[in-house]
Amino acid sequence: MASNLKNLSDFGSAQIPDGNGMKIGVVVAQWNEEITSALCKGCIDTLKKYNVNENDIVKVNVPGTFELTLGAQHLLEYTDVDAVIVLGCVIQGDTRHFDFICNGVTQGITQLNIKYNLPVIFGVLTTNDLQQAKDRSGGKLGNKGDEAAVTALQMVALQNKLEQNYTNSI
Ligand code: DLZ
Repeated sequence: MASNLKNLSDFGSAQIPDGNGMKIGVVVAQWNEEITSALCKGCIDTLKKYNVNENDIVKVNVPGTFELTLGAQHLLEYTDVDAVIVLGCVIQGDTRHFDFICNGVTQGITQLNIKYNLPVIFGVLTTNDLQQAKDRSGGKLGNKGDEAAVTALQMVALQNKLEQNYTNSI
């Protein structure tokens, strides 16, 4: 579904897992900082709303969206987080830079999910203009940071459940 048909902060009747005890990394790109700081606020407020302890949120900044992959890898490698959320905003410009950054980060994050067998959640806005980004970072279409936070909780809960069931069955 196109994100202009869905409010990114509306989770309908979905059961959102309790985040108590979960440890979550958040990597924030500093390009388009006005947007990414709003994504970050939404994300962290939502994690706390679902009982993730403030001390269990590890936040780091990286220069731009292209660096999100390595920032996430550092958290996976050097900390004991259960999931990482990457937050960035790439806005289409006059050159093909947009395509290279978007392709690089989507492929990088996909590979990290597989390499570490842990959720790395893609909270990156890829928009045609600044207004579309504002609409999706706390504006009329909600906040992608909220959505990324809830996705992290759901994926950690899924992993915990499957690991537990498997452990109990052997
Ligand atoms: C260079 C660049 C450009 C043109 N646009 C964006 C953008 O819209 N959003 C973003 O997060 N980063 C941008 N960057 C920076 C790159 O992500 C990266 O930081 C640099 O190319 C250095 O590797």
